Amino acid sequence: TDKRIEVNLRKQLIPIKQLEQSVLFERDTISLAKKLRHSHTGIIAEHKRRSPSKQVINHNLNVFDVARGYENAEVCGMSVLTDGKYFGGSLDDLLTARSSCSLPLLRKEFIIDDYQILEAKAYGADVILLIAAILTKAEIKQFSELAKQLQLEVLLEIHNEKELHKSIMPSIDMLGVNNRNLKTFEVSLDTSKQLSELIPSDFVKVSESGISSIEAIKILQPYGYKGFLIGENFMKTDNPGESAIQFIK
Ligand code: IGP
Repeated sequence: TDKRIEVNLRKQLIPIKQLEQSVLFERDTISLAKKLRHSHTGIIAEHKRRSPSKQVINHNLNVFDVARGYENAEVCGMSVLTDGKYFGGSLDDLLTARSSCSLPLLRKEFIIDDYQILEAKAYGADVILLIAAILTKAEIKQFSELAKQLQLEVLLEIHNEKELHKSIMPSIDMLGVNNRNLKTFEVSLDTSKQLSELIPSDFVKVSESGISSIEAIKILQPYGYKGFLIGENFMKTDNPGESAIQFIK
């Protein structure tokens, strides 16, 4: 509840009723999981200005151009960091992305409250991220079931076997293995390799972080991965969309 109070104090909250009456709340969402299953490259391209491991990635671009660029590159989906404190993002970024492209959008956030899921829907997301490391099994169940009710898909992020075991449930659509160790910030594709065989095949497998070449994707596909979440590699350039095109070529 401490975490919850902090979220509620951080900003003036829009009343739930008002979120539910917003235009986007009625919108039919787009399935990211379906796109990933049918793609050869499976790229989810991220908008990220900075991160705890790298203070400046890119502060010069606007979300509108980035979203247009990613759509033009024909990636499968876009991830938008909405966390302000560590990543310099906002819900406005999500809204801007929604108005700039028709890609499935992932709200990239530390979700610890139902309210943030309603917000995700009202600001145009198609998918939410749930991070096993900061949630109990009961919370994962509660949040993922609420997401399903709102027609949002769920990407559940894990780092190890223990987190995987508490996260396997029917309300999860995609399982993301984060290659970045949250304590040391070191990245290793070995994390994706090692956990792959433990993930049941009915989940779409996504490998997250530290992917900087098409070769990395080629290495991970035989392990069953269909999705690849890429941020810094595109965002550190002047034209992330163009970088995505070159990356796929
Ligand atoms: C992207 P990278 O190394 O390509 O920039 O990583 C994405 O995986 C990373 O931003 C991320 C993340 C998260 C950020 C993965 N899980 C959870 C914030 C919270």
